Amino acid sequence: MAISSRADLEAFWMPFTANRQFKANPRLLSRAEGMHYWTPDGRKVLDGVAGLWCVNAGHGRKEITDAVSRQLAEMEYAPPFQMGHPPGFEVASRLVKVTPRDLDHVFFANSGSEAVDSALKIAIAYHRVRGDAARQRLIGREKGYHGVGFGGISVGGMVNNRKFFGAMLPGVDHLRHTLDLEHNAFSRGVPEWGAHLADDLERLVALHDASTIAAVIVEPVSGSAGVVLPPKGYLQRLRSICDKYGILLIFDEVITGFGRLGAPFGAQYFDVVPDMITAAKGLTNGAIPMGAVFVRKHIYDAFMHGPEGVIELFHGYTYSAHPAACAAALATQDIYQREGLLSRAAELSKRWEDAVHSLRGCPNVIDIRNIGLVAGIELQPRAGAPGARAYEAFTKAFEQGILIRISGDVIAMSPPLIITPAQIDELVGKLGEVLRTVA
Ligand code: PXG
Repeated sequence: MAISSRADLEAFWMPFTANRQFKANPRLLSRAEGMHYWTPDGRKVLDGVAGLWCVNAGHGRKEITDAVSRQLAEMEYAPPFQMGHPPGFEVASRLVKVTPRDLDHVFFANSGSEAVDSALKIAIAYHRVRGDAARQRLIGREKGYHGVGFGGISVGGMVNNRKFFGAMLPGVDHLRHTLDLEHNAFSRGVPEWGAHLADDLERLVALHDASTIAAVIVEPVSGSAGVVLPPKGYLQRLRSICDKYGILLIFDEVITGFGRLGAPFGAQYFDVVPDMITAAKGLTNGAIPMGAVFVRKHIYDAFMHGPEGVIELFHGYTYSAHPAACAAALATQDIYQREGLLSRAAELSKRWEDAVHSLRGCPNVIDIRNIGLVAGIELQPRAGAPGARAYEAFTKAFEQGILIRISGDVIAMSPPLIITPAQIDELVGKLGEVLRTVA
C-alpha cells in the first residue's frame, strides 16, 4: 500500500517510537540491499546500524530468502511439543559448533526478550532440579537491556523501560554499571579502569547470601543503553566470583552474538565462558524472528533425570524452532561461514576505531567508545532537554542518507559486517558533517 496521508499511519501503535512526532513527519523505508536502504521516494540510505543490530550479513541476501521460501512451500509449520522436524535438529547441531566450549545445547524462542525470559527461568529451575530451590534471586545490572518481558525489564536497568510497569519480579537486584566518563572518556576499545566494579557482586552476595542467588545476567557490551563497554578484566572477575559462589553467569549476546565484536560470540572475544548465552537478531540476519538460549552441558544434563516419560522443562513457545526461522538461521550461518563474517569485525576494527575517534573535537562530543564494529558517540545533553540533541542529529543524518541509532544523547552505530573501508569513511564522514551542524 502506498502511504498517502497521515490517516494511513494511524492504526499502527509503533513500538519504542514517539508516535505523534513520527506520524507528523514519518521516516519510511521500503527496500533494502547490501549496505543500503531506500525510502519510498527512492532516496538511498547507508545502513549504519544493521537495521537494529541484526542484519549482520547485509540486506537482501537471496540465499536466506530462497531457503525460507523453500521451507514454507515444503512445510510451513510443525508443532514443536512432543514432535520435531529435521531443520530444528539441524540448526541446533550447527549452531552449537560456533558457541564456546561446552555450551552445546540450545533452547529456541522467537526474540531476544523471549530468550532472556527462557534463560532466567532455566536458571531458577536448574537450581531447583538439583535440590537447591532457595536459589531464586536474579542479579542484573544498571543500564542493562534484556528485552521487554517482565523478567527482562526486572533484571534490566533502564529506568524508562521499568517505571511505567508497576511491580517487577521480586527477588532481583542490580550490579552497578561500568560507564565512567571521568576515568575512561575517549578510551579506544575496552577501558583500562574499572575491573574492580565486578566486586559489586561481592556486596550483593554479602547482602543476600549466595545461597539465595540463582544467576547473574549481563550484556558483555551493553548496546541499548548507549554502548557501555566492560573494563579490562571485568568479565573475568565476574566469572570468578560466580564460580566461587555457585552462581550461574548468563551473557545476553543478543547484540554481541554472531560476529559483532570480531568473534562468533562476546564470550570468545573476551575469553570468558558463561553458563548460558542468549541470542537473537544476527541468528537469522533479522530476516525471520528467532531467539535462542545456549546452555552448558551440565545445565541440560541436570534436567535429564527422573522418569523418562516426564517432561523435564515446562516451558516453550508455539513457534520455538519455527521451520521458517530454522531455514533462515541455517542459510545465515552458511553465509557467515562462507564469507568469514564472524571474524570480519576483527579485521575492520582498527579502521573503524580510527574513523569514529576522528569525531573527537566535533561540537558537544563528550565521549567516543568503540569495540569490534560497534561505536557509541556521546553528546552533551542540552540543558533541560535530554535526548534532544541526539534526536536532531539522528533526523539530520537520515536526511543526509545515513541511518544511525540513538539512545538518550548517545549515538550508536553497528553497521552490517560486510561494510567496506570506503563505506566506513562515508558513514563517519557524513556523521561528522551532521554533528557540525547540530548546535
Ligand atoms: N537483549 C539485548 C542485549 C538486546 O539488545 C533484547 C535482549 C531483546 O530482543 P528483542 O528481539 O525482544 O527486541 C535486545 C534487543 C536499541 C535497541 O535501541 C536494541 C534492542 C531492541 C530495541 C532497541 O539499540 N535490542
